[in-house]
Amino acid sequence: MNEISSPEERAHFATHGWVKVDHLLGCTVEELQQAVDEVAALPEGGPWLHHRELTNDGPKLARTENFLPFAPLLKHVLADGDIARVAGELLGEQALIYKEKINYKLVGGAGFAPHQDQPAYPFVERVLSVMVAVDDATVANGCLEVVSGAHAELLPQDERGCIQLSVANGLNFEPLELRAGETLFFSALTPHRSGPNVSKNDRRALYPTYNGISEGNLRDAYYAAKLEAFADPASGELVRLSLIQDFEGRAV
Ligand SMILES: O=C(O)CCC(=O)C(=O)O
Repeated sequence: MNEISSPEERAHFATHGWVKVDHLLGCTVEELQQAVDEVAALPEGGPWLHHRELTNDGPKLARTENFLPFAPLLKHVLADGDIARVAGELLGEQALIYKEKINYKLVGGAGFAPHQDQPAYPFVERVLSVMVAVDDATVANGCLEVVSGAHAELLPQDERGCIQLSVANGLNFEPLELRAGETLFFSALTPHRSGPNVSKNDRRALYPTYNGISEGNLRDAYYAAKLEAFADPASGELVRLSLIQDFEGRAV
C-alpha cells in the first residue's frame, strides 16, 4: 500500500521528534467540530470520563476520555483513517489506538507543565502522541510548545511526573501553532508544555495516542488502570486528568 506521509515528513519526525501533517481528516473541520460538541454534551456518568476545572468564569469542561465507542465520526477519523495510517508509518508497523482524549482548553482554561507523555502510559514500550486541532491553536489560546530533537531519553522527573524544573528551565520550548484540522505527530518522549487560554476563543484539540500492533491492543487495559487510579479521589488544589499530574487547572 502507498505511504501517505512523505520521506521528508518522516525524516523531520525522526530528527525533531515531531511533524505537522495536513489533510488527513477524511471529513470537514465543521463535521469534526460538531462531533466534538456531541461528545462534550454527553451526560455525566457514562463509561466516558469528563473532567472539569475551575476557571475565573466558573467550572468548565477540561477533558473527556474514553469516548470513541460513542462517537462514530471520531472513531472513523482517529482509528480507521489516514491519521492512524500515518501513525503506523511513523511507528514502523500498524498503529492501534492506546487511548484518546479531548482537551477543551475553553476560554480561561489552564495550561500544562513541561512533561514527556511516556511516564503516563503503562504497559507499553513505544507510543506515539498525536494532536488534531479542532480549533486553530495559537500562542494566545495556549498552543503546544515543544522542544525539538530532545526525544532520545526520559528526562529527570519531579514528584508530579513532570520534567524537573531545573532541567525544564534549560530547554528551548518553541510554540507550534496549528490550523483547525491539522495534525501534529510527536514522540512520547518529546518534551512539551502549554500555556493557559487567555484569548476570547476556545481551543479544543483531540489527542489520540497509538501503539504498534506488536505490543497488542492495550486500550481496555489502559482505561481499567486509569479507572482504578482515579477510584481513590485525589485531594488538592489541582485537577487530576492523567496518570501524571501535568495539568495546571484548579479543582472545581
Ligand atoms: O492541550 C494542551 O494544551 C497540552 C496537552 C498535553 O500536553 C497533555 O494532555 O499531555
